[in-house]
Amino acid sequence: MLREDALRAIYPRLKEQIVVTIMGAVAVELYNLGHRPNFFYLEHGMGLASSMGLGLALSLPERPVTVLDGDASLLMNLGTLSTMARYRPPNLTHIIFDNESLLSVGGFPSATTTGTDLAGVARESGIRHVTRADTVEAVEEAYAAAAERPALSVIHSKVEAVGPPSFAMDIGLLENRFEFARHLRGGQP
Ligand SMILES: Cc1ncc(C[n+]2csc(CCOP(=O)(O)OP(=O)(O)O)c2C)c(N)n1
Repeated sequence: MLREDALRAIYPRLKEQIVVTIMGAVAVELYNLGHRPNFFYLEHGMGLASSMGLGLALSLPERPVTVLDGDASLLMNLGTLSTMARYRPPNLTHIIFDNESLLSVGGFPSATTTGTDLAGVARESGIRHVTRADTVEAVEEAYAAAAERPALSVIHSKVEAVGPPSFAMDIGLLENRFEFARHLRGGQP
C-alpha cells in the first residue's frame, strides 16, 4: 500500500480533525492533498508529533485529534505510547505509517525491519484499541471506527517506502504555526 493512497482515503475525515504530522514525506503528501488550517506539520521535532497530539487532545477534549506518525519517528520517542496509555484521551487517534525506513533522509532501514512490532509495543504499553491496517480499505475502516469510538485508538499500517517526487511545500514553518494556533482559537487573534 502507498501511504499517499491511505491518506487520500481518510482525507475527507481529516478535514474535521486537528491533525499533527511528522516532518518529511508524510507532511508533503498530506499538504499535496490540500492544505487546511487545522493541519500542523511538525518540522524538526522528530518523534514528538504524538506528544504534541497528546497535549492537544488533553487540553481540547471536545476536539478530535489525529497524529500521522512514522516508524523511525515513533522509535525516537517510544515512551509516548506509555504516556498515551496512561492519560488515554478519548479524542486521540494515532496512525503509525511504518515503511521500515527513514525515507525522508535517504531511506535507511529502521528497527522495524529487524522485528520491532510497533502495534505490539502499543498494545503492551497499555493501549486497548490497536488495529493493524495494511490495505487502503482496512485503513479507511479502522480510521472510521477510531473516529467514532470514544477511546484512544492506534492504527499501525505497513506502507511501501515511497515518498513524493518533490519535498517542496509552499508554506513556511512560522506561517503554519501561526495559522494553526489561530485555527485552534476559533479564528480569534
Ligand atoms: C532529532 C532529529 N533527528 C533527525 C532528524 C532528521 N530526520 C528527519 S525525517 C527523518 C526520518 C523520519 O523517518 P520516519 O519517521 O520513519 O518517516 P519517513 O521519512 O520514513 O516517512 C530524520 C532522521 C530530525 N529532523 N530530527
